[in-house]
Amino acid sequence: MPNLLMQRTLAAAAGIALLAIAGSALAQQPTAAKSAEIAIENFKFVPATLTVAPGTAVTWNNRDEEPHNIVNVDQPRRFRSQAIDGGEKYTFVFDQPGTYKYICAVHPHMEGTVIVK
Ligand SMILES: [Cu+2]
Repeated sequence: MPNLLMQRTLAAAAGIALLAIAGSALAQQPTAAKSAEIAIENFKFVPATLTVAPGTAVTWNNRDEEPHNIVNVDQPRRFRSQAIDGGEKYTFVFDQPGTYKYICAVHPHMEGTVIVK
């Protein structure tokens, strides 16, 4: 019985220690990395327009079975992915404020916009 109690005590202490570590990490990094996701579903980007803060890592998650890609249509071009197979992802970090329009070059009717501000 004392062993079980000891294990529980240790587990609780470990949990508190982890919380303390996580708390101090947050305190030291007020601008922790931000992330957002855009799904590719039924030949559409969802949401079609996404607004994020500068520094956000945006990940496109292809839920279709078809390959798609992500091609920024602005000049100069800021990002262009390889073909993303079904079930795969592509991530781009948006550091600069602006409005970024993109398409899937395989299916150019697929359009999306990322607004960074
Ligand atoms: Cu496509």
